[in-house]
Amino acid sequence: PKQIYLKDYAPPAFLISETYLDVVLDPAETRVKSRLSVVPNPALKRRATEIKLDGELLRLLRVCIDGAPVDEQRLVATDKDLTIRDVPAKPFTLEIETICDPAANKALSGLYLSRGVYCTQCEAEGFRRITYYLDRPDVLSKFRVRIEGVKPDTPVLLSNGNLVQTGDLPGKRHFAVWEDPFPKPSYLFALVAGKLAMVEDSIMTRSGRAVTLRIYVEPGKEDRCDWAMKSLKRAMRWDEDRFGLEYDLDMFMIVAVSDFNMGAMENKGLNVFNDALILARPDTATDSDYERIEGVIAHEYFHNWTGNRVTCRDWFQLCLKEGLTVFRDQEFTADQRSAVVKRIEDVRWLRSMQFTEDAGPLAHPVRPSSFIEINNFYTRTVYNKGAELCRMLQTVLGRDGFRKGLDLYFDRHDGQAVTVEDFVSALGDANGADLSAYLLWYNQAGTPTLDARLSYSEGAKEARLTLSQTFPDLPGQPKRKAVPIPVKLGLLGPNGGEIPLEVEGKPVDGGLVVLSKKKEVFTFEKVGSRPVLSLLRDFSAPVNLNAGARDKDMLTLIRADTDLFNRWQNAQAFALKHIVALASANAKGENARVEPRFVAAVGEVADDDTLEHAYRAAFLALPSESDVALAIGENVDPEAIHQARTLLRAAMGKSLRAILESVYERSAPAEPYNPDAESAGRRALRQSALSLLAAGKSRFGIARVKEQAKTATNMTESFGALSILSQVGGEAYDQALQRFHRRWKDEPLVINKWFALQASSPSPDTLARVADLVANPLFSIQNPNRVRSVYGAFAHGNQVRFNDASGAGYDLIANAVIEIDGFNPQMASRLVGAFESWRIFEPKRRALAGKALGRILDRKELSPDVFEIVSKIVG
Ligand code: DPP
Ligand code: ZN
Repeated sequence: PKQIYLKDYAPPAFLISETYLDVVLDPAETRVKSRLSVVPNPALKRRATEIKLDGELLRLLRVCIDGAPVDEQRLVATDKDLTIRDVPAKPFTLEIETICDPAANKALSGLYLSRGVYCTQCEAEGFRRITYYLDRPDVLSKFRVRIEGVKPDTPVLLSNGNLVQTGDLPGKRHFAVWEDPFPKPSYLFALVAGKLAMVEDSIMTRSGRAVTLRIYVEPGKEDRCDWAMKSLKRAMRWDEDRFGLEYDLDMFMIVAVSDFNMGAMENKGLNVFNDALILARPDTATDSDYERIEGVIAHEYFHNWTGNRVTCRDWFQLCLKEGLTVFRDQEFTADQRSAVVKRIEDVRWLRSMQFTEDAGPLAHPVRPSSFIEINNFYTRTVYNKGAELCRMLQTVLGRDGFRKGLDLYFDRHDGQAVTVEDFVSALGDANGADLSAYLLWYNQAGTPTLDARLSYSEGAKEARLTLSQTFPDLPGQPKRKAVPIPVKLGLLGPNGGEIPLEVEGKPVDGGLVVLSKKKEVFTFEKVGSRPVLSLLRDFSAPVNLNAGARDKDMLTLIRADTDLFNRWQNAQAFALKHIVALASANAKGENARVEPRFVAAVGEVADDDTLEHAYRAAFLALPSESDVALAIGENVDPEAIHQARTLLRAAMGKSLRAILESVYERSAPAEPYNPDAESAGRRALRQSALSLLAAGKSRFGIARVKEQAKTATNMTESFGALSILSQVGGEAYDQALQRFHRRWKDEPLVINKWFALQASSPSPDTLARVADLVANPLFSIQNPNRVRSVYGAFAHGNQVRFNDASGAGYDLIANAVIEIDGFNPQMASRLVGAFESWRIFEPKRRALAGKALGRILDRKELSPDVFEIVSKIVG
């Protein structure tokens, strides 16, 4: 397979001003006639004499230029493209007729069938499986699309933009014509056809235009669209208020499908969603489902400006739309819910998932410089570190400055395909600032470590803060330069009060200093006594913090920091250090002691009714087993980590029993079920309390869990109880599992949870259970949601059993990867990524994982997707 390099970017030789598609649907033989208005790119001096179009898995029937058939000698077709020789030197009309086979398409890229519904997924390079085209994001075209099908099978016919014509045809057939007035790259094309029910609403934009909103779902599921629709309306309003961005078509449509590789797709005016991210009813969806639906609906909607109106010049710039759009959806959720809790959730996820990626063999810059398969770069780094970079720029410019910058970005680039440099320049120019040093963040892989040392001079009443940065060694990454690191901080006085920050006689704005070199000293004046340093508030930069803080100071911060985020951050850091120590004692067969001061401090927070429930719930959640593994970094024994973490949880459950029981009793949400943040926070706190109580073997706790598993009327509490029972095990668990299965066996989205819970259990019988699960008639290896809920949950969410000492976990996943790669390379390559941390484990496991990986790499028929990931992982 071939590497593609950013430095080789060249503008297209031709543009396509208009695209007309005539699609005649048929399960095995869909006929696509295209008529393209091709224009030599006026920006280029040299005229090309041939045009090369992308195309895969197409049967070519006919090519005409300006109405005349092109004879065979002028055509060169490979399995990837079609070259047409001797094309006119002036604009011409190119007509191409091809056949594709949606029913055979199990890769779910291009046009395929999902439970009888035709749908498309074109990002990144799926359009070339529908027709020959210049399938690259810098070719923007106006689309007009005619869809024809058998009316009883496909009563609904949808594409982007506005519906301009419909009609019946002989033989129970009919057609619809859609026209999208906004030029777009092919990856934003969408077509959907099938038997779909629809829920409709409308919204008035702030300039007074009425927009029709439609959600299409499988008939019978109409009662599960309320939340998605409400979320959409809130997102539309929010984008107007916060960023002045208004919707631009008369209709916005969303379709939910059950077979989908990603979460959702932002096609212009016609988003296609994984149904797991649309459908919600209190009895079938949990609070987290509701929150995710709200966030992803917003994310895809926000793409209409950040991605669609202004798009990417090439796929190396993917973070330009994804990082920025994730940042926007994070800000939206922060406004809808609790800002600090949202920040905690995002930082927890970033540190655990993105930092792992950034520290391992798959590390790459937010803007990569090369790839084999772009689908492998829809990563935690591009998305979530990309979002952190936008956040950092907002921290430096301030909210208003950032908004001014975005305004200028849209003024300059609406309708264009641009680069990260264009984005950073617009932000800088609008604020008279030079932000070019921040480009380093986009171009260098790896998480920097920020070291901080504070010294205090009693005589001078000065606190000197020395900040310095280093990059970790990463194989294959060039030497990295120092990056600008915005550091939000505070100094706490002896009574926990905030000391005003002053440097060289001037107050420090917003408590923000920027480390712009490898090392710098900041001297804070008029500090009356030795302060406690509260560092990296709000996680103002995506770095590993090494503050070398004393336990005593960390406990002070956990109890008394005025910054809520940093109370949590210090509690996590403390817990992490503590579990690492417990695991190490455990591995050496030494007696490990739980730190009572830490447990007490956490108990105080849990008990504090002046704090939000969701915040207290977040506080009770310890770092995950993989977080601990990452912190240890080498010779990791996952069993020791699992035991250490279990020990700490049990100790917390025991010593905090009275507090947790009382918190449980007094946090009940109002009935009936309401998915709002306040009620969800109450349920989350009760769940955390019950879970710790069960870990501490509290009779009260276990009785409540059993009862809740039987009587809960919403999925949050019902599934919450089932997950706690899975830790307890025994007959009660097995019975509850069976009850759950009986009740929900006809609801695939609920059964996904049932699958995932069993696959992520640390219990030694999980390997056998997973073998049963994939043999269950409700499982289908061709459905991505099912694969994620069994294999994905096991490989990504069950550190101790995936890394089982027998090597059986590795073999299970290697076999699944090989099988799935035969029909869906994107899904296979996601799954094999679970091996990314294999080198940090102890030698026996390392050897077994290496063998499993070698077995994959030995296959002759590997997709480029899996080849790229595995060859990097093996290194
Ligand atoms: N649909 C995916 C997302 O929005 C890819 N663009 O992130
Ligand atoms: Zn996105």
